[in-house]
Amino acid sequence: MKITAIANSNIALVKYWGKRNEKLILPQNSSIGLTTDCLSVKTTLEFARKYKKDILILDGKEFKRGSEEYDKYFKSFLNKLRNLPRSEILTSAESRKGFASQTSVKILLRGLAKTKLRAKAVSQSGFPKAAGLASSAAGFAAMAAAANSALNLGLNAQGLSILARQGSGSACRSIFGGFAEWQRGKKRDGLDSFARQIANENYWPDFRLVICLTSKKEKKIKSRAGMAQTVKTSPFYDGWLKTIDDDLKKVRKGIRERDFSLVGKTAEENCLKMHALMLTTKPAIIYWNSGTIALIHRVFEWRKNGLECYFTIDAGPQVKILCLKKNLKVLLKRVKKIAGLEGIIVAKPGPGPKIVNNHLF
Ligand code: 2P0
Repeated sequence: MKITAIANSNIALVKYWGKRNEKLILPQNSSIGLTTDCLSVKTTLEFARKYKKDILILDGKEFKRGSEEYDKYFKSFLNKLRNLPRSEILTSAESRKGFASQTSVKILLRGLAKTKLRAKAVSQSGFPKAAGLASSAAGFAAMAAAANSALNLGLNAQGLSILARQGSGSACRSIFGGFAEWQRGKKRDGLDSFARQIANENYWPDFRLVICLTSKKEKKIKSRAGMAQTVKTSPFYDGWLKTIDDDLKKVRKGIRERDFSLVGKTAEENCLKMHALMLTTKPAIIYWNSGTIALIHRVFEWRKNGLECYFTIDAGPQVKILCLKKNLKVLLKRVKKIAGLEGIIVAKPGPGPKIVNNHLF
């Protein structure tokens, strides 16, 4: 069956930067993301006999064997779905009932689908890829949601989050609208490493992210390779892990109490700590450009002069400024005056993935 899903990127307020298990994509620490109402990816997925190989088309370009996108992301995700040992195949009675979440979650780890069929996936995003806008989060949230329907997997949100995580870690947070925490989990098999919603997209409608694009170029170091190098070489990594629980506690509390100052201040500090890890990785990872640094200074200055705003920056040069709706107009006026920006996107809390009817092929 051909299924199309739309999912939105999420921007982390407490960051994920480092894995403890690269194959299962299990993180070193828990993280919290805000799913946006824009930065969407739409994906149409079809499993069918007519496909002799898996086909991946992203934003009009076909990615083939030998490319990282195809081998390390797409194919690896499909294989996790498909490599189900015969003994694990569900009986039709079970699948008719729509299997219990625990069963589906267990089966997920060994590969899920009752099919050997090849797939075609066509995906379209309305924003620059691999530029620190969490395109893989939206992409794999959409892919997981489409696969769930296309293969009739019957996964609930938790199962879907575990599935999306195995495509790209941050994707597990995009399965939920609003604010979601990806719990690190403790189990070696990853069954307890999934996201949970803290507050849905309607809980704090005044929350805004002003995303300032300082460069639309694809980054040179992908997050996956960068974070692995950081875990191996940054002397600050233990310090990062020691302070994470406190950041998580503050951001959780800030969201629940709609305390913008607490969320903003903690998110900004957490972002700077993550970039300190990147800077101290060997060889150093520096995602910032001169526009990024200029914006950091402007945010400090605006805040000092009474306009409450904070920044966060991911694995790329874009600066995402956090503010409340009441300050948006003034902030935008100032941001628009900055020379050299390649784009400005205003985001607010948005929903989780949706299945839609208009297919891309
Ligand atoms: C985050 N980032 O928490 C952090 C902040 C980038 C900086 O999650 O290897 O694309 O596919 O699990 O999810 C980017 O990492 O990496 C990311 P994989 P992913 O949003």
